[in-house]
Amino acid sequence: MVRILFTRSVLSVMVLAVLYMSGLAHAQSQSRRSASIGSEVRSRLRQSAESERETIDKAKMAEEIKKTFLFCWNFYKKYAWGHDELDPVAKKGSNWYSVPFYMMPVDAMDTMILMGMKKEADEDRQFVETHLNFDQDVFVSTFEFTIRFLGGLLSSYELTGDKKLLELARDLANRELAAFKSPTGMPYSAVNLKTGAVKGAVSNPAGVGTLLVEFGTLTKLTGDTVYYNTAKRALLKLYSLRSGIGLVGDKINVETGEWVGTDCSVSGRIDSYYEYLIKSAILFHDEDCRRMWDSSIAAINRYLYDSTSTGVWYGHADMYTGKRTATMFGSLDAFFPGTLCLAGEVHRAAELEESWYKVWEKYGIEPEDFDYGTMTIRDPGYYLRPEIMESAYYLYSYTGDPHYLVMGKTFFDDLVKYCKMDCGFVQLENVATHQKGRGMPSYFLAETLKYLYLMFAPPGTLDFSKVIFNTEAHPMQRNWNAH
Ligand code: DMJ
Repeated sequence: MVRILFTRSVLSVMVLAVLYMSGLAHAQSQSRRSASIGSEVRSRLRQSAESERETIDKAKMAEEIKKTFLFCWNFYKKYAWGHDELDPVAKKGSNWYSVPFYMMPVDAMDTMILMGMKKEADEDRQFVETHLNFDQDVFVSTFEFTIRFLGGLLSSYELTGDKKLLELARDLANRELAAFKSPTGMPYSAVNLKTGAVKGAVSNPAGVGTLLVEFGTLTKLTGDTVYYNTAKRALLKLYSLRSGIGLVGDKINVETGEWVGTDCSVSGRIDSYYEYLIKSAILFHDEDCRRMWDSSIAAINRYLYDSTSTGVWYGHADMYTGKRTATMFGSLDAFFPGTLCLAGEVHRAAELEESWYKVWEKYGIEPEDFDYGTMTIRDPGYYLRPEIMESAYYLYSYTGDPHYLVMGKTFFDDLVKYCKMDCGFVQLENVATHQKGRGMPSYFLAETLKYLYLMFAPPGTLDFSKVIFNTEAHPMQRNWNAH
């Protein structure tokens, strides 16, 4: 393809080589980052990427991304106001359950705040505060309500100081606590917000282990330790059930603790369990989480890591034997470079991002699942996912390398080219043919456009070193004082 620039590939290889030779692999934490990236290396990085830097006008990009957010938000308001999400094809709103929970207004709120859209953010906040009511006789997903609603309300509270948002967050968390009443303490995958009844005994590590960032933040903000302790107990239990070689499976029965699926990967169903171990270690200075992360990443690097002629990857393996079960990587797995950055493995993060970026460039957009062994598509859909942009933002924050700005511009331009409709952005059925599908998930405004914006945003928009993002891109302030 013409768009795969020779210079870009050559520069990428040079940058990776510089990173590798400089031993960035062993940088241990973000606070030690500056010391790890010596000035000589920084200057080499700058020189090697000189020509790329000149091509990017950050202020212009930030403005364009902001305009795109507003374009989507205004059509959500026009056609779907009061509903969870917008279907830009049908020009109608849709709800996940029998009653609306205003998912888009909650999930997208902090993006508006960060983009400086005061009028829209204030109007949105007032709407949510007057209409959102969790006292509903409905079974909801424990995982989704934690990452989108609890995370969204908490981060918007921290950004505005508006106590009503904190009250809503606490009310939701109190209702979600009923989900943890299994014999093991691991949460059921669905909970009735009014009655506290539960459903879904078969869950997965992401469902069980993606809670502590939000529940812990709520403890910090309210002083009530029940939230932290409940989420942490579930995490400890899950970790204790890892196999002898330190891996987890992809399905678990929360009543018995038995593994129902034994396939390990960094993909959907497991992804944010690993992500929250390192994030909780940093956000709460939690040494248990640090230890759990350290032993988990050792097993992941031993059994899932794969270096092939096509690049660096993380594939699938059986949790008991460590035997490779699939050479699959996908758009959800693409969060992993960002997580590796947090853990200090910046050079490996850069290599992995580069492997997946090549796949993006091949199709002009990324497929949901890809076989890196045969270099063929396994699932051709593109669901407007943010993970590859999230990792590019982390890598840019850690290295300052303008190569990631070029990546960010590529992502944004391709989204506009292939996913934009007359009143919103839509998912793709097939990245090879670019056939459009339907639907614009709330995470497109909460995550995809936020991470893209933050890469180009004016200084002072958000200090990366002062926050930890939850898995839905809601920033939690790093001002924890251990209890
Ligand atoms: C988001 O809801 C979250 O990032 C979650 O952890 C995984 N999937 C979607 C976006 O792809």
